[in-house]
Amino acid sequence: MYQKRREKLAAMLPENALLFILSGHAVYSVGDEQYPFSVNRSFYYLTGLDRENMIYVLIKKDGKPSDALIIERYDEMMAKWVGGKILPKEARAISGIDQIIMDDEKWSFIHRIMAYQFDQIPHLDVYADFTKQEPDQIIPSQIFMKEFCEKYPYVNVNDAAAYLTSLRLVKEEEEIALLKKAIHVTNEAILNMMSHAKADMGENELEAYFDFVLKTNNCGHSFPSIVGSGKNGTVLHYSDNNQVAKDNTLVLCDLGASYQYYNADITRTFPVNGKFTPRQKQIYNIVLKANEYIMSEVRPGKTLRQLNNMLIEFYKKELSKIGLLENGKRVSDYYWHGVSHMLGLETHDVTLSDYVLRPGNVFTIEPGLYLEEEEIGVRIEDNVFVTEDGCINLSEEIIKSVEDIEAYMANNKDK
Ligand SMILES: [Mn+2]
Repeated sequence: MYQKRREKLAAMLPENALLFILSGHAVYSVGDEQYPFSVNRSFYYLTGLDRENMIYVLIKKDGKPSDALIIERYDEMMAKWVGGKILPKEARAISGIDQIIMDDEKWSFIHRIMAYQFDQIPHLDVYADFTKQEPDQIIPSQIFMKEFCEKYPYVNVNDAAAYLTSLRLVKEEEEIALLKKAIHVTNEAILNMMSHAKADMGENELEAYFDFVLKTNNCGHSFPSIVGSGKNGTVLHYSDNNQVAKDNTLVLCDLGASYQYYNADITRTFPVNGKFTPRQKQIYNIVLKANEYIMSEVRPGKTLRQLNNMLIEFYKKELSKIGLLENGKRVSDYYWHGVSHMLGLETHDVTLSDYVLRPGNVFTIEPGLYLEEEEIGVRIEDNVFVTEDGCINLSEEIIKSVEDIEAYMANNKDK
């Protein structure tokens, strides 16, 4: 699987090229404590490895690709302290890359490539993944390439991100299976929340029922969970989850299990006491209809922007029917985010601007409505997989109709 991906990537590069993808390293939080290491997902996508300080090297000479993996030298004393260093044969077995180079020999290895394989090429194209969120962010690729360019200042430095993105956008069968597993655990965890929900319990308590199922299934979180009751459900990225879910309020839960780095991203909204009020039901059913409508409109050739525009048109009609657009109120007073984002190895997965959907894409459909004054926040989010003529709802098993939710909560109280 990883080998196939690397071959596809190699085919995208020019006849002569050199590419480096770094796994990254953990950064310090306070003192000698580090944030948990989170591997560069493109590195993981290409190698199946999730260890720090590794470099995947792809060499394409006269159209012929070969590759290597640079890893840290196994240090027995270090292994005793922190464990986790990987032996060359383990790295080889997981990634399928034969040539393993020790970190302390990397520059002599690279020099052999530059001096003997690419010595006739005046402006070699060299690629690295320069993805970052803000201009001042210093990423490992940048530090590495700076050092590289000091030694070989005549090369052309290129960003490999667009190539990696276009590969990662189209999911393989194995990836769909992992996403389904993550979604399945998310379902179990949401049901655990629903069955334990009762009026006046803490949002944090509800969250703990979700976390318990993730932990027992060896899953992590796709992102910090949002468990917002009443007015908190109208705050898009509320994650304090420290208020009491009062009787007769809705709880908006936007959360997901992550399995082998594949992320579910699901939102379900349910009444904490198990019964929707008539007004909550009215608003909820508009969002549910929106969710189903957008899902029915997915097909190759469309863009996520088009889907969002369709949702806004839909809301214009539905909200004016119930009088919410009077006195100069607009749809954007009740709904102001996008309806979709790509999903995969990252929760907000990589994409290309104005990307046109094609079979194999996986993304979220997450319409919401937020009535702050009425303390009603509703969002219903599913994860879909684009097929030749529509889409498959990967999260179909997670209940979302008013009737199903009320029946489940009534029949499973404190189970
Ligand atoms: Mn989402």
